[in-house]
Amino acid sequence: MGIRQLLEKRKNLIDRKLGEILPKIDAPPKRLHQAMRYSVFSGGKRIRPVFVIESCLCCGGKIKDCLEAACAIELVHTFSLVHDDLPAMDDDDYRRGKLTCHKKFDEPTAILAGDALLALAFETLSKEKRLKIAIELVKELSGSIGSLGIAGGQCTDIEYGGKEKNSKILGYINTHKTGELIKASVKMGAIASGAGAKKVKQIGEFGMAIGEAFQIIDDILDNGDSVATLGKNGAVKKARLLTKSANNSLKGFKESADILRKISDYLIERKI
Ligand code: GRG
Repeated sequence: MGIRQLLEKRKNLIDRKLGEILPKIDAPPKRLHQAMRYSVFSGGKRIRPVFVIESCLCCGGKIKDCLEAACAIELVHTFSLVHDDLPAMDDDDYRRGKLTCHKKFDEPTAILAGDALLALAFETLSKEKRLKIAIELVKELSGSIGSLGIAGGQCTDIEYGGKEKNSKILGYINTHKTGELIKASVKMGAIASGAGAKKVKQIGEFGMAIGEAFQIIDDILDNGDSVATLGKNGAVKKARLLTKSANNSLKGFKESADILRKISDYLIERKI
């Protein structure tokens, strides 16, 4: 199976599970549940949950071991996008070619939809019956989204909005705003497989490097901050170096990490 077909197959599985996890669209309060479903099913690529699944398989686990963790990551990702689009943040009217949540509904509903998606992510993780693994998953996810993770990256991004950023600040923003959740995705896949600390750490190094590359590629497509700081060629070069370094972190996994390597190569080639 080619990598595109694999991504499509995984996306279908994740979408089915997300459909089961989210409250029904006609459950009261309807408007809130409509907004949550609207935001989750508006065309996301599901890269992060795919990373959870492939990392779990790479470490010898099964899809059933990590499907809930994979969905929890996507719920957090959707929450972050709904809040990122709000007038107080990026103030965007469209995402993925569709009206943003606050434009389709209204601002209070979008704030609450984001809040409820975040809560649902942790409720979903709490379904894990292996208690030690459940605690590790919660630790990983909460650590990646707090003030030392995504929230910190977003705060710094806002602080420097419109100002020139040197490569150190840019690196901080890219690793925190985006790298942290991708790192958490692969680490959570490994944790759900029952892998030991060494493997979880190694795969986390892959996740952070590929996560930073992912943000740079996003900026190349959108003419964003990485291009402003590094120039187009510099940004392409940096994304390629990070992808190489990410794949190097997988050396110890030998051929069991082939799919992860193929996904990272696909992401860079597809987007640049
Ligand atoms: C504490 C989690 C948390 C959020 C609050 C609003 C906020 C702080 C953070 C926003 C961070 C942000 C918008 C990062 C951008 C990450 C990024 C590259 C998004 C695009 O990812 P894709 O291409 O999106 O995977 P799709 O559309 O495929 O889902």
